[in-house]
Amino acid sequence: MIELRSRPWVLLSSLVALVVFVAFLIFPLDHEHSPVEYALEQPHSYKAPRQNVWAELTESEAADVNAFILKEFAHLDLKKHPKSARDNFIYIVETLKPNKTDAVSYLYDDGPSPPERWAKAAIAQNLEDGPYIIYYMVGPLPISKDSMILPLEYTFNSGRNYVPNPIQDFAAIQDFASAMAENVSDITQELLGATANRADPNDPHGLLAFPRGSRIETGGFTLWMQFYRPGMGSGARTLLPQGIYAKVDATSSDINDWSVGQFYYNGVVYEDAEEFRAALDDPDFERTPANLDGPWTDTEDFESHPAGRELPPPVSVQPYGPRYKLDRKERYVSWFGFEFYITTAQATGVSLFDIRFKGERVMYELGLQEAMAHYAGDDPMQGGLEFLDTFFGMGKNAFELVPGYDCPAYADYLDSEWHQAYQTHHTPNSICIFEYTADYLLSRHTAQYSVTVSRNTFLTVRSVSTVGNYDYTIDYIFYMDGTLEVKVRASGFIFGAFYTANNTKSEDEYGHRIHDALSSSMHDHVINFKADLDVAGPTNDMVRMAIEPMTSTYEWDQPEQPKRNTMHLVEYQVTEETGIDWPKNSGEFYLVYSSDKKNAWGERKGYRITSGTGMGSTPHLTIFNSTTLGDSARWAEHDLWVLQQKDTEPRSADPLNYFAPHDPIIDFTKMADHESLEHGAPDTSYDGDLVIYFNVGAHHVPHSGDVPNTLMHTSASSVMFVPHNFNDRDASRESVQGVRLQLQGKKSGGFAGEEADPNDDLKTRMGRRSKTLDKTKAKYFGATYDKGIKLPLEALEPNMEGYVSKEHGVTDLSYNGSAAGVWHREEAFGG
Ligand SMILES: *[C@@H]1O[C@H](CO)[C@@H](O)[C@H](O)[C@H]1NC(C)=O
Ligand SMILES: *[C@@H]1O[C@H](CO)[C@@H](O)[C@H](O)[C@H]1NC(C)=O
Ligand SMILES: *[C@@H]1O[C@H](CO)[C@@H](O)[C@H](O)[C@H]1NC(C)=O
Ligand SMILES: *[C@@H]1O[C@H](CO)[C@@H](O)[C@H](O)[C@H]1NC(C)=O
Ligand SMILES: *[C@@H]1O[C@H](CO)[C@@H](O)[C@H](O)[C@H]1NC(C)=O
Ligand SMILES: [Cu+2]
Repeated sequence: MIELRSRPWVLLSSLVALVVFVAFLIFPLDHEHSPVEYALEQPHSYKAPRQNVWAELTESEAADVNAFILKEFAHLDLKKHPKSARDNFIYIVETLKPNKTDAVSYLYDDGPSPPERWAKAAIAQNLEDGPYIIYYMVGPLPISKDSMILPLEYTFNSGRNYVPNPIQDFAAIQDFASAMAENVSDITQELLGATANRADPNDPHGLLAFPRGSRIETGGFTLWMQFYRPGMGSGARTLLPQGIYAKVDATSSDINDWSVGQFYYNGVVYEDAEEFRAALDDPDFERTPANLDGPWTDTEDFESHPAGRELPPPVSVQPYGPRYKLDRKERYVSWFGFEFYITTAQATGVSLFDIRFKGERVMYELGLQEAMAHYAGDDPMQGGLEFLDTFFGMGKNAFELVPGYDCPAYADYLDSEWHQAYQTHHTPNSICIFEYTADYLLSRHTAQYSVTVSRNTFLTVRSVSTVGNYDYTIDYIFYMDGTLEVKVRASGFIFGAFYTANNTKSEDEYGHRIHDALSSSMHDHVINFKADLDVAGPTNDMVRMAIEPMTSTYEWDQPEQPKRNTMHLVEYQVTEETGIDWPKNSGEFYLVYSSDKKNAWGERKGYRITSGTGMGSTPHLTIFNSTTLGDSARWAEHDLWVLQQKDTEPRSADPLNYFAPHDPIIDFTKMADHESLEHGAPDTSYDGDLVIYFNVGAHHVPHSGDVPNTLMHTSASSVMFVPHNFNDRDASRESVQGVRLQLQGKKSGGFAGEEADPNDDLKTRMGRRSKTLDKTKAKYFGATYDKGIKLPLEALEPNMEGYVSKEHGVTDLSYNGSAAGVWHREEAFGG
């Protein structure tokens, strides 16, 4: 693995960094101007103003918490090396984020001490009726004689701190699937030309069977298993469904009592393997073409050489170092007025806290809550398929970023850590931070005698979570005017459906045919984020400002125009907790206003929330009352939600909702329950601190261009938070870099920074200026590049020779590594 932190080409003396294209660099350097030399980067001495009170547990904190639980809970006989779900063990430990109520005095009122630090632990514990996963809070930290372990209940509106673990032995389920597959080897050989190889599941010519991982019925468990070809090379397994499905009655908690029931093939249900086998001998049996692996699933084409491929493309460079300041220890970033803390969690990945702009509060918290994908289809797999990806871990599965590709070569990287089953897992370089200059300006204007242009340089905090088949690139983007953007792009393999080429079935209602026997399988991605806005302080109001047509009468219009058809602004206060959808024709602005702070013009300071850049408006879930999801993801049903901030409602979802969708540990409908948002009157208890939950994602109807991978330029969607009267004028003016140029030498006028004498007429002003000014001189604001630069190769293309990525243990959306299968994985990793 190469070390990404040292950037030898960084020169500290200047604060300038602009994007230049490689194309400019091929000119030979002028020898009179010696090229800028590069100094070694000095260690950052920048210090965050406060501790990062949301930071993930350190390895030693986690070890102390584990040791304390083992000691205090000796009666549970917690196993350090669990062998099955029948063993009790500590599944995870992580930071329990402090209550906002306890953090604000430290953050905003110069309170002397940070809030108490606590850990959250999930313990796999067997009760009388089977295995459960139970949440506890452990603290205060560091562990002392005052520390204790309490049931963690206050963050779960179910009133429970536990979820039954219905997957009691995942290894056994896999074994069962292999046995089922072997038992029908004659059928699979006949129809698919392949058989399962129980001895070597990775046999490229073999078959695998996987259970649909989402359908957990109350009190029981029915699995539909589908055959797949392994697709080893590029990991294209989800493009290789085989169209034979087996139903397993898994209601019994003893797997020895499970039985294989129906089979499904080409639109026909067979009561059992025997009936299926017998049907095969029928001369009228209808076969459907097989879905075979081949070069079509390859992600690369190493062979083609169209003109142009022999030249590398332009890249972005940063010869003088970043303009942001980073405190690596506290994970604190400061950049052109923006300041914020970064933290991570195994379920949800990166979150930002205490976001301020030019010293004023904007958000207390911004972070992912859940990433859902909901499929539809006429076959037993896609017909009930749904994923809640925090269960598999958006943070756990945020792997190393590829330097120069996932992020520019000059980016800074942060590592992340998570703690599971007594082990600390390090994921190096899983978060990157970088500035980037867009290919379009932030602003420009050609005036009568001059033109002025301002570059659009923004700051990005990026991570990529690869959860099984999909890769989510998650960006938090900061712009110089105070705008924030949350943008998610998807790539990786789609989860396709087997296509039977049978026009009597309804499969064409659920996707397009994209290969011999593959359907693109429509699905909705709905990805939920929390934004705890504190616009210029915690007391805020949410309003919908509508742009409405109307007919009005104006005195000045009389008598010619008695009535005029026009439009105006109408404000609607959002008075209770509710879900809202993006308006038709963008006909409303959703604004969060400070209740008490105004700008110089007497307007309430505000931020606008809007669907941002990407493929159209961000969507919500199409399906009403999803049969599969139950109450586990009700936040997906509208675009945006406004709620009261409560310490007891820190999250919209919990990863263990996946285990109990019909009785989830956090039910969002109980959070968004129409409580009043009125505040300020003496008889109201609500203090005006509101929280927004919003969704990004896509109605994904993949097409032939999603093979082999979904493309990120169009799979993108975003929500933006845009200052709306937050400042007295555009705040980017003081930060941007650009130039003002005079048009034509003779006539001047309009140069920035020159006071015009109001008594002068234009002619006099022109005359004076032409005497005193070098009319040809460009006026720059901010620094510029003024020397040629000699860049080391690594600034253009990081050296990947010898790059060995850390072993990822990428999930294949099995339960391996999840709460249900952790012992299986730990065993394999020697844990
Ligand atoms: C956070 O607030 C809740 C509700 O007031 C309380 O029960 C809980 O103990 C607090 N958590 C911590 C870590 O102090
Ligand atoms: C496979 O076949 C054997 C022999 O008939 C049977 O005992 C076993 O239960 C079958 N296993 C599965 C998973 O179908
Ligand atoms: C198509 O599917 C139907 C069931 O919907 C089945 O009865 C029929 O045999 C299939 N036909 C062909 C040509 O595969
Ligand atoms: C969804 O379920 C709720 C509660 O049962 C019901 O009131 C509502 O009508 C349902 N919506 C649809 C579209 O089925
Ligand atoms: C689960 O993990 C174990 C250990 O790494 C491995 O042997 C097994 O094949 C995995 N199962 C699946 C379905 O990925
Ligand atoms: Cu998709």
